Amino acid sequence: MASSPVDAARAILETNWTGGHTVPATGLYPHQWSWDSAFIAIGLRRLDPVRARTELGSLFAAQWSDGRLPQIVYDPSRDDDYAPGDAFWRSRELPEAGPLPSSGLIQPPNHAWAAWLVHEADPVGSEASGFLASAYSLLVRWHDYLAERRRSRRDRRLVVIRHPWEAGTDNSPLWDAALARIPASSTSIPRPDLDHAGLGERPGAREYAKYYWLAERYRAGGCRDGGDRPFALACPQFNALLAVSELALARMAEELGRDGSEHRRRGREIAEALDETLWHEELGIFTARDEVDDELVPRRTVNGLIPLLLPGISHAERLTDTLAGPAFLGSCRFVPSSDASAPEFDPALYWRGPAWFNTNWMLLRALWGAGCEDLAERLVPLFTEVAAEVGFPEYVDPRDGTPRGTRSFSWTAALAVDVIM
Ligand code: 2M8
Repeated sequence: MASSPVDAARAILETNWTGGHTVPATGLYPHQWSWDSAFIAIGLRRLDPVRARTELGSLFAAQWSDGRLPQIVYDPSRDDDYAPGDAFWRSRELPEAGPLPSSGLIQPPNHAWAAWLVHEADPVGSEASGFLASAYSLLVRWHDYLAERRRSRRDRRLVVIRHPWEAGTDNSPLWDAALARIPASSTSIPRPDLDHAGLGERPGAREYAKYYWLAERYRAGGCRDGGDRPFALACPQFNALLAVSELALARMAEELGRDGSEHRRRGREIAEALDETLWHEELGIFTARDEVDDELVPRRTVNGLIPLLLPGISHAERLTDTLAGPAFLGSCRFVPSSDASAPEFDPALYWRGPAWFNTNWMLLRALWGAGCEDLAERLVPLFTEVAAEVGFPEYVDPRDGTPRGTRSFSWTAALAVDVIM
């Protein structure tokens, strides 16, 4: 008898589990990634709350003394299998680095949101194990790092990313113009990733040369955050997740008998800043603002839809129309990562068109929360049917669900479990 989608997803999460954390996929991604672990924990909480807490706890154990949660926590036994690896970052030589080998960059702050959901799934176990209290104080330090060290110079309520990898949407068209100003690294760049995914489904050599130049430059400055910032953009998805996570911190604080009002105030402030600084009236969507030229990036991408997660966000109706319109669901079965009506749209190429499970999951929750049942119902089959049918891929062609990228991808499996259960 064929196994159910939940059993199939569970089997993937078992295979990708190392004993302390879940790799995004064996082969392509052999280490622990920051925002992946948060999405994975959200799914794991349905199957095994203890393991969901362990997943987050193993990431938290890599926190730097400045509060940052690193983009990647390396498994040193797999250092040749992914680039850039531990040997590139040499994080242990940096005074502020955490106790585990890690990247100096960061990823979107979905962790407090995940920690709250994991707590809610098993409040008794969470309190008894001390998870809630320790996660709360550590996550406050993570948010303080963002607020203090990554503050936007244009709008102090927002934070900036310093590398496309920090967005989580590495080769999104949002970063094209900023990357055009960045020189190429002259280092020879290993590409073990190309052994595991098609050439037309991963960023090209030109992008990688710029990704490396930026990473080398950040590393040369000891991964400190002062000084010049050749690449600095306020991303609407990154900031919306920070606001969602502030609201989660408020609930964690209150559950611990503390005052959550400061977190709520910060969450509201970020939402206001999204409206005042990142809304593109003509395109009807939030977008990134480039701090180097102080311009809004004129591109419609899924990043600009994620603020729909925030209750009471301004322009919600217009944003929902944009989601339903020709750039997104008006021409695709699932929400593409980038405007399907734009010339740069590529349905197979990574963050330039394919539908991703994490962004579709966030929008599904946002639409449910806003009472937009009709649009939400259109996304459900991605999780309840398509994911299992096509082997839980990293992403799919947004028009017909053809699988792309690597297969047996952990957050795809975890978020399918979340929707089905
Ligand atoms: C992808 O990014 C990594 C670099 O962080 C890569 O391409 O090698 C992105 O999809 C990112 O969002 C994700 O966290 C990571 C691991 O799944 O892969």
